[in-house]
Order: sequence, then structure tokens, then C-alpha cells
Amino acid sequence: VEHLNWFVRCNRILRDMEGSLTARDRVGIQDFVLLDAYTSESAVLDNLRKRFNENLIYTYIGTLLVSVNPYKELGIYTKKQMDIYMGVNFFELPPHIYALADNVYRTMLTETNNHFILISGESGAGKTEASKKILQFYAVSCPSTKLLDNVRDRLLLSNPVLEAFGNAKTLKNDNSSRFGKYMDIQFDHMGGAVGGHILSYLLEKSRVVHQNHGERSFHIFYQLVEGGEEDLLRWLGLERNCQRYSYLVQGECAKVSSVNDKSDWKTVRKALSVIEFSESNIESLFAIIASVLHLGNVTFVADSQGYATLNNSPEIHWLSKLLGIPAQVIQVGLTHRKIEARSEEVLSPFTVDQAVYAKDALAKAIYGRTFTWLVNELNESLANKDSSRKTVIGLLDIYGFEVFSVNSFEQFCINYCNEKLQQLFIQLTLKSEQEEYEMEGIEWESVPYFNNKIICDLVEEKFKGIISVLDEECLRPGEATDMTFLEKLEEKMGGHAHFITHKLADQKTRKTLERGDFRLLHYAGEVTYKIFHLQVMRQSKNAIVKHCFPSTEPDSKKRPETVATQFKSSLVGLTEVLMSKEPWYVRCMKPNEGKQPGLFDDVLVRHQVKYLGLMEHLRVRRAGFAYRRRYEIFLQRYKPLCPDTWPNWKGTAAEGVECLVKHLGYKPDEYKMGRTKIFIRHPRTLFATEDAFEVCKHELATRIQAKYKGY
Ligand code: AOV
Ligand code: MG
Repeated sequence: VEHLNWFVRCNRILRDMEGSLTARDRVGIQDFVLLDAYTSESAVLDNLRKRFNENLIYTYIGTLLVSVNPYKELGIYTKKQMDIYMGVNFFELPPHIYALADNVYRTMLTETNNHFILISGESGAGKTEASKKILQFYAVSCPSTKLLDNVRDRLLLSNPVLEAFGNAKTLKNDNSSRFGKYMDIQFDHMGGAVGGHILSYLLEKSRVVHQNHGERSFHIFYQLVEGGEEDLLRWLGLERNCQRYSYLVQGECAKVSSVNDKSDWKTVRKALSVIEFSESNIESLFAIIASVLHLGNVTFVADSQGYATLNNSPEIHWLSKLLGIPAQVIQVGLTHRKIEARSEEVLSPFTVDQAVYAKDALAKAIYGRTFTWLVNELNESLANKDSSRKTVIGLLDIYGFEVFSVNSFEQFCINYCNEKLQQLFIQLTLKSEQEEYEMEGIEWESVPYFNNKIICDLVEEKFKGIISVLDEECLRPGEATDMTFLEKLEEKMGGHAHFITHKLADQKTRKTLERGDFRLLHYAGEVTYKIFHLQVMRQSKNAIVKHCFPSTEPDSKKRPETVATQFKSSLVGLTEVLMSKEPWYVRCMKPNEGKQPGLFDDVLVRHQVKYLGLMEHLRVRRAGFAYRRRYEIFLQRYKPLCPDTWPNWKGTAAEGVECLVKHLGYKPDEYKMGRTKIFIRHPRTLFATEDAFEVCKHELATRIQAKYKGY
């Protein structure tokens, strides 16, 4: 009955949608698939703009959700809204992130399989907000018991904690994710959220020691200094003044109007206790955060031979206290390199520059490891202790594609990651859809699309890609320099359509490129990168880090991997995790570059429509067949509808289906017969068949009841 209601309602809505032309004029169409001029980019843009101006930020392409960041509170995320979307069919209500969340959830429950939601879009487009809305929806809509509520609270509160440590203000976004996040929410067979697991990807550690103008370090530092209790600050040796800390003022904007560090601090503190971090763990955590600030204020002076020496500064005292390492060890560690010569350890003094460099490396390492530790702790707290079978919904929220005036290794990794996800999207949608038609022998005018595999290969291909060259150069300390790295790249990549440098460029382009730069033509736009500093890539071993994190230091003799290679492997792992699940998509867009409400920049949005592949996706959806069923399954379900196929069909399943649909009056252009499946163009056709089936089932049941009456 529920099914029948659903189909009837869908039918009605489709009819309504087609009927109400006036409403359509004003608010646009809620599913691009229904757009008459669906091949026109301008028509798609018009529709998006119309809806945006009416505060309708969501639009579908079939089951894919397009979202345009409104940059203002819309009042559409209330408990009341959640109730409206709970358990209602996808197309029945106006598009909403809750509709998608609900649909994924119910599909998971009926099909008992795993799903993931890929949220993509450039920096500031609204990915993190979308992922939070989804999580909040599950927190409210899933069954509730005392035990489950506890898990729910932990899942929800893991967010502010991770954001405090992993997000920061950039020029693109006041709350920009500086790490990639994949979170599995685990459900039991009743749909209760019973646990979770977080995977984090490459944190932008360089931000700890350096921020570009107008940017900040990670939120937690400012929260601690602004919001930390008097006692705590005294214990940590901190003053309540961000300006005092060299690591916090590199970007000259310690205060951000849209961010309230004081109240965020309270949220984080509360979250940490709900997640059951012990008081001693919380103490250690902030001791480490404070030690990074102290470290930032350490300065060196050159002795008569030019070697770095430390003033007996108060910072060393605090570092020693907070990290639990003797002051002497810190002093020597910060000013000397340990060289292992034969079986001996020799100390070699640093110059001032080297010492500053080593200090920054130490700060980054400490922060990076603390972040990893934090994710592990969260995972422990979210772990589901019960081993019964579970299904999961994965949420992928990574750092979006970004281009700044100066782009470094960090942007390279972030943009490469986006490139990989675009590739995954292409593989799962455009490619697989068209391949299926081909495999099934369905006549099909193929939809051309730009496949960004060529750019992924340029970055990651074995022996040939940029990362491979980088690895090689990192293995030649002493010989390789940043410039030899660039030359190697030119030698290997020269002629590649997506790679240019000053030397390789034509006259006109050359003017826009410096000698030490290289430019990649990404799927989402051009980015010019400063050549990476090899010294930064080579992972340093630091005695002080060993002291702080004794158990996490793998003591292997293996050739050390560069950060880039580790990142590449982790993305390969991620792709595998995702490929094993059913995909859903949210494509986020930015309406303007100024974080302004109500402003829809046509050029900017058009560019995103292009590179996100929305036009191609729409064409494939529209030209394609909404439903497909294997012949056996289709016949098995609907055979009572035709006297020739009921109760038993003697021929092949395909012939049975052919006979069945003829009897049902399917028109030739409504369906196609593939090798193993029937393809049905429009949902309406299947709805009608399903309606007929329900009526037939009902009749059968009545007949059976009548027959057995009196027994
Ligand atoms: P991002 O995750 O896609 O960027 P966010 O989700 O952090 O972007 O969104 C940026 C800002 O836009 C938020 O802080 C909000 O102010 C606003 N915003 C986004 N979505 C909404 C919404 N649905 N309603 C109201 N305001 C919204 V990055 O992490 O930088 O790639 O790396
Ligand atoms: Mg984000």
C-alpha cells in the first residue's frame, strides 16, 4: 500500500509540475531533467538564477543535488523542515539536502547495502555545511534510545572539535577545511545510528607556521587564547593576546568578524567532555597546542662563528614544562642536527636560518601528529562495540579546489585531490552509464565529455608523473635542488597539454609565468604553482618529536616516502573505499567571490556549471533511460499482468518481457530491449505498470480470500 501511494503521488506531482506553468516562470524548474531546453547552458543558468533569487538554493538533476551557497540563513534547516522531509518520497517535495539524506537512508535500509555521498565544489561552495546538515538530519530522524542518543551526540560533536583543529580562515572561506574528511556513519538493521569512523586526509600543516595576508592559523589557537579560562592560560604560560604570538599574526588578521572564538571555545570544551576525553588527555592536548605557540616565539642569535644559539628565554622553560622534556634537550635539539656516523651520533650545529627552519618543522610535526592523535581518539569514542552486521552511509567532505595568487605544494595536493574526485564522478556517472548502454547493445548517441584522467595521470602516473619526479629528486639530497626538480619536470612533461613553464610557454603565455613556476591546467581552471621546496618534502626526523610521540614514531629502515606519495596512496585507498559503495552526489556552487548574500555572478556560476560537468550529466540523464531491470526480475514481478506470461512462461525471460510489455501497450519509443535488461525511458511508464500490478495483486488477494472463506 505504501508503494502504491508513493507511485500515485509521484504521478500526481509530475502532472502538477508539468501543469503549473506560472509557478515555473517564477521559481524555475526543480529538476533540470524536466527543462525543455536542457542542452542550453544559458537555460540551465537562467533556471539556477531564478531559483537563487527566490531563495531556492537546491535543484535536482535526477537524484543528483545541485546547491548554490546563499551566504545567509534561510530558515530551511529547522526541526519542522526535517519532519516534513522524513520518510517522504524524493520527488514529492521541493529539492532539499534533507530529501537526499532521507532517500539515501531509506535505500540503505531496504536494500541493506552501503552508500556514500560525494560532496564536491570549490572552496567556499558549501560542502562542509552540507555535510553537517546531513549529519544533523540523521541525528533527528534516526530511531532514538538512550544508548543511541549517546552515539548521536558524539557523532554530532566530533564536528566542532575537528573543525577547531582542522579549519581556518582563508581568503576564500572564513571556515575553510584544511584537511580532507571521510566519515562513515554506521547503522544497525533497524536504522539506528550505532557508530562512526573518520578518515582524515593530509592536513595543511604549513599553516601552523605561516599564513598568507588575510588568513589565519587553525581556529583552535585563537579559541584557546581568547576563550581559555584564566587558570588554564596561567598554567600554560599564555597571555590573553593573540598579537603576542608570532605564529598567530603572520596573516595580520587574528580577529574575524564572522567567527566568535570565545563561544566556539566553550563549544569545543563541552564537546571534548561529551566525547569522553579524559581531563588528563584534554590537559595534554592544550599543553601541546600552547607549546606550539611558545615555540613560535623562540628566536635565535648567531654566535661568533655564525651558529645559532638560544637566549635563555622563558619559552624554553614553558616548552620544557609543557612537553615534559628537559630544557637542555630542547636547547640542543633546536640548535643542532643529529648525524648518525657509523655507530656514533654526532651533533652538528645549525646556522640561524637552519635553526629557524628546524623550529618551524618541529611545530608543524607536533601539530600534525596531534591532529592524527585527535582523529584516533574520536574514532575510539565513535567505535561501535557490537559486531553485528551494519550498513554505512559515508560522507565525503574535502577541501575544495582553490587558486590563490601564490600557490604552493598544499594547493597542489588539494587540487590534485579534487581532480581525483572529479575522475571518480566521471567514472561512476558519465562513463559507466554510457558503457552500460554499449554493453547492453542499446543504440545510443554518446554524449561527449572532458575526461580529466589525463590530468590525474600527469600528477600521479608511475615513473612519469609529477609526484614520481618529486620522489626521485628527494632521494638525491645534496645534488637535487628546486631548480633541477623544475628542469626534470620540463624534460618529462614538456609537450603535455596540461603542463607549462616559462621555458615551455609561447611568447604570450610566457609573460604571465615566472621562471621558478609551473602551471597546471586543471579541470576547474589554471593554477600556477611555485616550485616546491625539496627540503620541505624530505621528512625530517626530530629528536623532540620522538620525545613527544614515542609510540607513533615508526622505526623502520624503509626508504622514507614523501608526503606527496603518502597522499597519493591515501587517495587510492579512498577511491577503493568509495567504489565499493553506492554513490550519491551533492554538487555545491559558489554564487560570487565576495561571500555576499543575494549576488549571483553569471560568469562565475557558468564556469562552475561547465567544469562540474552538469551539462553532460544532464544530457546523459535526459537522453537515457530512467529505469532498467534485468529481464528475469521484471518478468517475475509483472507476469501476472498478462495471460500469456501467467503463471508460467516457457520461453526466455527476454521473450517473456517482450510479450508482457506488448500486452501492456508500451509504445516502441518508451522502452528498449538490451542484452540482459529492459530499459524504460520515463518513470511514468513504470509507475503505470506498478499501479496495474498493485490493482492486480489486490484482486488476487480478494479472490483467494473468497475461495478460502469458511475454512
Ligand atoms: P566549503 O566547505 O565548500 O569550502 P563551507 O561549507 O565552509 O564551504 O561554506 C562556507 C560558508 O558559506 C559557510 O561558513 C556559511 O557561512 C556559508 N554557507 C554555506 N552553505 C550554506 C547554507 N546552506 N546556508 C547558509 N550559509 C551557507 V572549503 O572547506 O574552503 O573547500 O575548503
Ligand atoms: Mg569545507
